[in-house]
Amino acid sequence: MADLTRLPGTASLDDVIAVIDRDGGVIVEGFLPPEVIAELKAELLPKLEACSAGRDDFSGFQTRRMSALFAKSRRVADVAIHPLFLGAAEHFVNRPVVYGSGEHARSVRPGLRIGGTQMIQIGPGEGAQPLHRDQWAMLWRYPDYGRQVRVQITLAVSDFTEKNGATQVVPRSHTWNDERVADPSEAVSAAMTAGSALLFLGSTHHGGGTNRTADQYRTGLTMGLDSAAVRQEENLYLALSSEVVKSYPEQIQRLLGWSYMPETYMGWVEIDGEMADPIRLLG
Ligand SMILES: O=C(O)CCC(=O)C(=O)O
Ligand SMILES: [Fe+2]
Repeated sequence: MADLTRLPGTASLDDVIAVIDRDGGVIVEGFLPPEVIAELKAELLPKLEACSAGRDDFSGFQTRRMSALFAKSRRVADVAIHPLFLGAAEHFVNRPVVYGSGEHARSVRPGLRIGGTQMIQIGPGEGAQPLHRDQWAMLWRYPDYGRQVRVQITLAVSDFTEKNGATQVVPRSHTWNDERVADPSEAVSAAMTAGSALLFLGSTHHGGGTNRTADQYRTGLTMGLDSAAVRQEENLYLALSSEVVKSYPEQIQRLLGWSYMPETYMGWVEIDGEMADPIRLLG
């Protein structure tokens, strides 16, 4: 299986899109500068230490997961609005869709929402996570549904190596039908240095890798940018207080779910007896 393509952090959005379109994923080297990674580590790693490991082979028996990251480090916003990540999500997910029929047919872009945030630390001795498509969380089928529902990022917070559990990705699996099973022999390792990131589609088969080291912890930060027409995988309304959401710029507030689609009213909240945009509740 051909390796994943690597592009520098200075690559154009068009180049990133072209590779994702062809392979289902791409590695962007130097996605965030070392200072930002250092801050993320300083703020998040001590809290992650307090998290316990998972309970099954999907969440990982030697793997710690921590969510609600926007409440824990402001630098997480740097990931969400990075032009290559947000730009790729705009391209693949926020595409016009026609709804309604006959004279009521309209075209609308669904908008984007952060589907979830998680720090994932794969510890020594962890086995491989089953290969999967993240869009299965939304019971989404692609290519059947004809559109992508998610662009996902895994930012390497530590170095990712073939030995320490780098994410396994099946290149070009994003176009497969849902009946086709991904075999581990078809996967390649998203080996990358801290600060680099793997961008991939909700339809791309992938999974956490086996950690064959005795003492290395592989730490990644994941986030999905999803269609705003589906439910967020992480319940961010419950995970983040309105005070936390309020402390971010409006662009982030909307991405966190405090927004609606005026054309279809999707996501409204009642304010003064009207179906209104929830952003108004934040003042
Ligand atoms: O941490 C990883 O490398 C992948 C984890 C993953 O794909 C998941 O939990 O859905
Ligand atoms: Fe996944």
